[in-house]
Amino acid sequence: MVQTIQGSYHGKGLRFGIVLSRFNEFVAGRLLEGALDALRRHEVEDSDITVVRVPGSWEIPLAAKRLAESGNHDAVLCLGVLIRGQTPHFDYIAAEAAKGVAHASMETGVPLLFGIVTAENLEQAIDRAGAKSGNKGFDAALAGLEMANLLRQLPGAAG
Ligand code: RBF
Repeated sequence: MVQTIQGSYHGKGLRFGIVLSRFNEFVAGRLLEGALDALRRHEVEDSDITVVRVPGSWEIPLAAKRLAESGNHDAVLCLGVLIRGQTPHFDYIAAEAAKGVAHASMETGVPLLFGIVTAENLEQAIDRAGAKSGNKGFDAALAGLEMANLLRQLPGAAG
């Protein structure tokens, strides 16, 4: 008999941190709305959600690491919008944000979810923030719910 372990989407009693980049706020705000919608629909209380705003995606990993280290969050959602058309810095910022979030998650043992949209242009970014291609904030929140519940079932879980 194969034993399968997987996380549910139950949100009651779970505590979430959200780190939101202010850059491209028009689109990033839609990611936040999507994430809050997903958390609330799964019975996460507003009082169990902390939103931290940072200037840009570059700053997301450090703030997310601090939240994770606090021990006050079952998962931390990292939300931001990077648009290639706007900046030759795109590749540097995207690579460091991705590495930083992954590294902080492994270091702290807290699920840090990658909800940073990397788009070729504004239209594609909007598509990924609630238009054509769903809402990546909503998706990150669902992954956060699943990972928070999964980690409670895996060996060596912190709490
Ligand atoms: N931050 C983002 O989250 N998305 C961007 O598309 C973005 N473009 C940038 C373009 C340039 C030329 C620079 C210098 C910064 C950009 N940033 C962007 C901000 C970056 O993440 C960070 O906040 C600043 O570089 C300050 O450390």
